[in-house]
Amino acid sequence: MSNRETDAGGQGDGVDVDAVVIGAGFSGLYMLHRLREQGLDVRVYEKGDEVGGTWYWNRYPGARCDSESHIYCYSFDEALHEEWEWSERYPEQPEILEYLQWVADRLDLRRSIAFETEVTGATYDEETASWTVETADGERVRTRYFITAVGCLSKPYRPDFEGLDDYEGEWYHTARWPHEEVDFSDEHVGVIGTGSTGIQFISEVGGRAKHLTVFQRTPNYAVPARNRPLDADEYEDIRANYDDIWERARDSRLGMPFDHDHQTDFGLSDAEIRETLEERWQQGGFRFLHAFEPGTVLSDPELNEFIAEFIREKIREQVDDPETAEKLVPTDHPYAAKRPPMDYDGYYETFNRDDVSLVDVNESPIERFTPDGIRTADADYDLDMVVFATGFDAMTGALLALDIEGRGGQTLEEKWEAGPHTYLGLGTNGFPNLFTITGPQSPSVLTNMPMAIEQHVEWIADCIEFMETEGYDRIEATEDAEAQWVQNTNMLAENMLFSEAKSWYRGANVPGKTQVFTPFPGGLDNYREICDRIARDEYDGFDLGRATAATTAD
Ligand code: FAD
Ligand code: NA7
Repeated sequence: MSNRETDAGGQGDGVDVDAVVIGAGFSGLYMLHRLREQGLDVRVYEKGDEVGGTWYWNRYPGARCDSESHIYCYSFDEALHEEWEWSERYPEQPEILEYLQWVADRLDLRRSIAFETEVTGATYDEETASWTVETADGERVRTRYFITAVGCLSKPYRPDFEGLDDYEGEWYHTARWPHEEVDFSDEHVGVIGTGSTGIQFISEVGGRAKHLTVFQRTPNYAVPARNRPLDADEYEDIRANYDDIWERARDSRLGMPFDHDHQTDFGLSDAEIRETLEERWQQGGFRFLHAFEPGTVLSDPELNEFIAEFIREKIREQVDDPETAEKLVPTDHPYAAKRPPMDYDGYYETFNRDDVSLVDVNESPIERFTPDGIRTADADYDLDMVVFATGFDAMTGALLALDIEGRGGQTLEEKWEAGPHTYLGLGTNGFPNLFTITGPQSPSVLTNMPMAIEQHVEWIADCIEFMETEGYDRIEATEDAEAQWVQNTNMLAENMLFSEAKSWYRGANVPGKTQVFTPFPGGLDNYREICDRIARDEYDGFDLGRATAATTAD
């Protein structure tokens, strides 16, 4: 039972817990910790049988984080980054999972988490300003605050190819990879997809499988990651400078503490731009994107095309066969208008191997699966195993799967029929006391996500603290504030190059999904300032009040 209900004689209005949080990844773990520190009784539901979220599910060969390890972690507790030491510049999936397991133990979080429990419904009750959350095994729990931490990239997307049921080989989705080792050594493997995940998988499995056939629909701009072990001296240096690193990361557009060389290309010669890009190419990773201010790269078509052409030349240099090289060269979208992938292990050079081949499914679309493999418009490919690296129903997929019913019986699915409508990505009109961590129209996937997650968790925790102190038990985004926020986000996106790519940022990867640019593209730094101002103005744009039952009782 709720502390409040037990200790304060029924202020909890008969709720079972003060807060329900769904998901035990980076977001859910920190949310749990913060609210427990504030004295709330919190229950977390997690579908998986362990903490970790993304890093629990995505255990495919080559799975790694593109954010640098020293900033892909929590900053809120100095002891955590004093005690933990990353082994490489970019952490591999098992190491991130181990980190999150360690944090869960270190902060004693597990006792509040119900594992292997999927939330399948949630209904708001206006009279008591409470939510009833339902799980797949029939449990119902009443809570005052309902917080989703279900992840932007957690509902896998698999295209519905005809004939898959009759396919006699094995098939896997990278985001639901088995816990047991998969042996490729004697197998003819096919992989569909060349996004960040496909690129990691192909680099790792090319050469390990008897033959790897890559089915590519859109080529991508992969930039070398330049991964390496972190040595003790370098780590000492990072530790000594952590305060500065976090401050710069929090105060940046992308949640990364990197300086950019130039704001724009104005006044620079082509040779000077190329020299900057070459230096950044050697540094690798997201530092390449910071050669120029990232917002400028994504809004100046000429500069973007210059950078895109620079990368295209690099791709051609790495691939021996000119015809294959041309297939790997992206021309249909601007650089970084889709999530820019990293090349960890000679991705492009993998295609120089005799046991790796490339099929352009734009030229020759996949028609169906057969019992033996994949049939495209002009060939049959015999495959022992097919790997779907086809991404996610991103941004809204896991949220809508919760089957949330708000005020007046309106479902979130109905409300978002024409695309998500939120205020700050944190609240939605018609859904009081529902907080969405990394929700649509917040910076989320356009950042180094732990930074955006911490900002959301802290804002929500402060907001709840404010409600508790001031005696409010109901908060809801107003219709006007929400409409303005959606308009603002759309306007910012329209002034950038994002609309020129068919990306999951816009829902374009899932057939039939409403296409609208979903993350807030104005930068984490600006977003944080806006959120802070709104909190200072006592939650401007939100209606705060008492539950109907409480008001009547008054
Ligand atoms: P998640 O980690 O997705 O956790 C959500 C949890 O909610 C999951 O455990 C899920 O099981 C649970 N859940 C969902 N629905 C339900 C339900 N109905 N009932 C119960 N439980 C539910 N971000 C970066 O910043 N940098 C990177 O380089 C980077 N690389 C990535 C690589 C991959 C392969 C993927 C998939 C994502 C990557 N991300 C990266 C994004 C990554 O998702 C975030 O960084 C972060 O891990 C998100 O944490 P989260 O807790 O918000 O969500
Ligand atoms: P992505 O980036 O959505 O990549 C999915 C890939 O699968 C991409 O190349 C798609 O081609 C391809 N795809 C999807 N459907 C099909 C069909 N029907 N036929 C052929 N090819 C298809 O997902 P990732 O997992 O790589 O990355 C998502 C995030 O996870 C990433 O940002 C990291 O943070 C980790 P398309 O480009 O749509 O033509």
